[in-house]
Amino acid sequence: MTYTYDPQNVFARILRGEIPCTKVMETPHSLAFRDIAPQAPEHVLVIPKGAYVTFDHFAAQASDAEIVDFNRLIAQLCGLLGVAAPDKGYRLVSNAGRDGVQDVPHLHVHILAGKPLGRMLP
Ligand code: DGP
Repeated sequence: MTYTYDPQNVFARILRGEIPCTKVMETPHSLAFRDIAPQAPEHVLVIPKGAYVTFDHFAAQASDAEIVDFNRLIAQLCGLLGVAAPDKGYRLVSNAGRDGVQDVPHLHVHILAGKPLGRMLP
């Protein structure tokens, strides 16, 4: 599989400091910031700093250090935001490609929490 990364996408520009963001947490390989159009009381986006388009691109080509860093950051954020399961809870979403309706072509995981989110699948 060949992946083509657009270095002008908005999250690449945030990583380069060309566009501001409300940073929540940063690690050597990843960045977390608030979504500009929150869909829940807590809506944080977590992105790798590397140039990966989708989750499958990341899983295929990122180093183990990047993958561990990214996943640990997501888990740490659930604690930091005070929404860890089972007491409260959260939803992780990563839209990919056309059918996944991915608007920004840089891998991101949405952390949604802070209210009952409703059932997504029947
Ligand atoms: P997706 O459809 O999964 O690619 O969603 C992209 C998300 O990115 C969407 O929830 C809105 C958010 N977003 C788009 N542009 C910006 C921006 O400039 N700053 C921030 N913080 N979020 C953005």
